[in-house]
Amino acid sequence: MKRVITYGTFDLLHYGHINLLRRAKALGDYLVVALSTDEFNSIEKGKKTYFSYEQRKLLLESLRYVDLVIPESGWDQKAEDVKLYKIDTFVMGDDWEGKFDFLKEHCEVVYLPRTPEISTTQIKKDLFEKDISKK
Ligand code: C2G
Repeated sequence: MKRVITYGTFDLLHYGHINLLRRAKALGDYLVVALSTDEFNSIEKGKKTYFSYEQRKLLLESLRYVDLVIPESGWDQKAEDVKLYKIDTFVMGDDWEGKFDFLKEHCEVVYLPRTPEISTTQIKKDLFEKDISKK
């Protein structure tokens, strides 16, 4: 059983996230998603999410590609997670290219091409502009 892990906020779940999760799962048999907690997002990542951790967790757990969702509460838990969950492959989008190469001593590290033209930030911007143009 090949075990894969990936990390993220996954707010306003969109097809770019799904493309990442689908390809991550295809690299093994079991996919763990470490989901950024609300505190980690606001304090460390400077992100204000639309959906709470519990809502984002519910969405991820409903996906056929996802086998387990765990909390990501800090930048430094990855090596421990890889050991604890017996991870074979760590996967991230290539906007993180090289940033997690230190994990290569514990597992395979794979960076996958991001899906172009979609992001949570872009969705929020588009919705805001549509709303403004209606006024
Ligand atoms: N992603 C993607 N294509 C997009 C948008 C996102 O492939 N159009 C990928 C990102 O590269 C990331 C994952 O989807 O691998 C989750 O994206 P975010 O929720 O934006 O995650 P991020 O804020 O980058 O958090 O410790 C690592 C961090 O928690 C990563």
